[in-house]
Amino acid sequence: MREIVIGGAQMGPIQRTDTRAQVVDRMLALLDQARGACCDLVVFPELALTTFFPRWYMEDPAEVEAWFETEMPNAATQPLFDRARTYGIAISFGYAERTPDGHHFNTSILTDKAGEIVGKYRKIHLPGHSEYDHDRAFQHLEKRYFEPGDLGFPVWRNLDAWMGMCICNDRRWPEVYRVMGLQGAELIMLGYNTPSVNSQASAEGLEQRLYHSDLSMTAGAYQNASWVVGVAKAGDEDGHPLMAGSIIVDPNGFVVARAETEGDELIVYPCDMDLCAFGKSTIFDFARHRRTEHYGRITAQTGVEYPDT
Ligand code: CDT
Repeated sequence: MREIVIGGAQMGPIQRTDTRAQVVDRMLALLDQARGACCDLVVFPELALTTFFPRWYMEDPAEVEAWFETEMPNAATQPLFDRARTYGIAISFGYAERTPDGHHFNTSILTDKAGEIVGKYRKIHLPGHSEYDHDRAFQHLEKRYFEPGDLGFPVWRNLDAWMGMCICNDRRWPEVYRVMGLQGAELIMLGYNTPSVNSQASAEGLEQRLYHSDLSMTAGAYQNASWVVGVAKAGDEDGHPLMAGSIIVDPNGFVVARAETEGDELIVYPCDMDLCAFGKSTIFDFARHRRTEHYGRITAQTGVEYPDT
């Protein structure tokens, strides 16, 4: 048995005027709870340090840059790294990253129990649009503020397990889980900021949006015999509701822990990494059963191409 007690640290809303220091205080309170629950690893959401700023259309570069972190850890987040190290808890959280040479990414990092960063992922599937869209009820400007990630989908050995990360919209793409599954991933962590309302189809409803989130993560877990932990930033951010629904999914695709609120809330489950072995060595033994000679389209083609008639 290789048990990792995992905490999914769902966060309630962060308003546009909230400071990094205020947010980190909330993250520290969740970390304190996680210590009480004997967690080994705590997963925080996408863009955990600020409001979901890509909903705001901005033209002033200085205004945009203010949402980005130029180093990690930095003064605002050092207390988080320090406390995680003191507690011996590994952490993962998302933030907006500006590199020294001026590139912008939607990033998440993973630490070991000593508070050292052992993994970095930069979001690859950027949803939304890059210019103001008058046809939407509200904006989703990730394509404006971020570049697609350039690090692929790596997997790291941490806490005696193979771990990978993705971010929010990535969770809806089966290729994401498979690329990590092909590297032996036993745990896939992700954070998300998902509006409760579809800006282009307001009738869709929260129930359907939560279902699609669950469906994506449970399928990814089952089809790769991997644990999946999905953690929301939720609640009303300056009049814009984000859905909750944070879950921990076992390698059979079952939800074993689920958030009940739209606020700061820790969900916890003792995840045995050895539970991945059965699926990985039987129905999803990739080496025995995959037929890559028929998968060429997956990488050769992006959009739909109908056969010639
Ligand atoms: N943050 C993020 O990726 N959110 C998307 C919503 C996109 S709607 C244009 C998601 O897939 O949850």
